Amino acid sequence: MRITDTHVENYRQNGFCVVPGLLPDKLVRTARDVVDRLLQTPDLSDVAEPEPEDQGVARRIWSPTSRDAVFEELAVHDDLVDAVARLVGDDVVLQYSKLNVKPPRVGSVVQWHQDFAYYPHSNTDLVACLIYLDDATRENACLRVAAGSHRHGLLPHEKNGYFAGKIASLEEVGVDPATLVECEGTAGTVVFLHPLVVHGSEKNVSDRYRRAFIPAYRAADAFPIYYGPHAAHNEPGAKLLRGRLATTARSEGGVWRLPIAEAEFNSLYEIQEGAHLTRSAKTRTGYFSHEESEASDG
Ligand SMILES: O=C(O)CCC(=O)C(=O)O
Repeated sequence: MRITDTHVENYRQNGFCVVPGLLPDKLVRTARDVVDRLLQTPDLSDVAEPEPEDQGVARRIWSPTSRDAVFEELAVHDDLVDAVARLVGDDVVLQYSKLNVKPPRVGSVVQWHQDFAYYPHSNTDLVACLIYLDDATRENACLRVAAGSHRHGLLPHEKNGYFAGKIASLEEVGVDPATLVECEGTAGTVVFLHPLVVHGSEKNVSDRYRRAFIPAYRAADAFPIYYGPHAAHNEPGAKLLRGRLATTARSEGGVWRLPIAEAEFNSLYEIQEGAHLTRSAKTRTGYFSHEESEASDG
């Protein structure tokens, strides 16, 4: 199936749309096989972040497009990029990618968040494409989205004044839990996510994987306005897929909170769990203003 006007309208109204069967089965099957092969490495930490409950099992593969050609093939697939262009405009940049593994029984929770909170840009013409590599149902923790929440603007993701990577509770920020939609889909289904739509997923307590490859795109004139350590790695690999590079940055204006965390963190999971605060050696990045005041406080 290709993206239709109805999907585009859903995206504008609800902040997301679900397109089944967008990508060829064969490519999706190959991607699954490649994930299996990548995770057979003797040292998992070379390629992936482990699940805290079971260090022998991965929860996220870093930058899959740089690890195997099949992910690049998926990320630049014409039908996918056509769809992205309908959502963000004709000048399309592939910005970065990740792969969430959600292994059986231990697959970590992803708490409620908006992607834009992690990497604010000059405008909101960004889209993350969550491509299911396995059939995803409630049982194996499909993605959950709060329909229409992208119209609430950027919501607070702080705890004790620092970026915590998650929204404390839907009710607290005025998002009605009745708007939640379970995005079930067969392997090859793509969920297109507006950067301000609130989303998350439960722990996978089933005995089936729920793997998702997530390439993220931006309009060529949507530039990052925050280059903290966890966001800076997104941009250097960015490449134009369609149209022209921008010579201007388009701004939606307004004031956006920056994701200034209390300590450096390596992933959404880590900051949402607060694990970045309990590491024995905290990384001093030299970037955050609070690090300077700590240093001068002695
Ligand atoms: O894999 C999921 O269920 C959610 C992914 C997500 O929201 C993220 O990694 O930012």
